[in-house]
Amino acid sequence: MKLVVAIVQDQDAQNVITDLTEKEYRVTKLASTGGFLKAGNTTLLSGVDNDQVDEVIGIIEKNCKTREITTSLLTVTMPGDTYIPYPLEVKVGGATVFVLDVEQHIKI
Ligand code: 2BA
Repeated sequence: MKLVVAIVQDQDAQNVITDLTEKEYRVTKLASTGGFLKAGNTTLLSGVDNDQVDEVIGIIEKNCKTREITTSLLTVTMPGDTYIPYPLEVKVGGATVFVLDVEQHIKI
């Protein structure tokens, strides 16, 4: 068994969940925050059989778009401690996916 961990954009999460549940995959949605942009994203957990991993990744791929986000996250320090917002274009997504081996799966 494998655990698919997918970090997706909030806008794409519901479509991924809908398609996964329609195909009878189990999925858990976690609210998460990216370390770089400090903006909300969604982490999905799905425990699946080894031979289902490719289909799950395909569903994620189909629903997750790459977007360009302009942020003023970075600042330039000027003499006299003045901070000036520095616009930065960042490409986010489609999705970041990790596939982990599951040692045990227990349902009680
Ligand atoms: P964030 O950390 O907020 O990153 C958002 C986007 O900013 C990233 O998109 C990437 O394009 C850019 N970025 C991130 N760190 C950067 C850096 N040190 N310098 C320059 N640009 C940087 P994605 O790569 O699509 O990642 C989207 C979200 O997926 C990330 O949000 C983070 O929450 C998660 N993520 C991505 N790679 C990860 C990893 N190796 N481990 C854990 N989480 C990861």
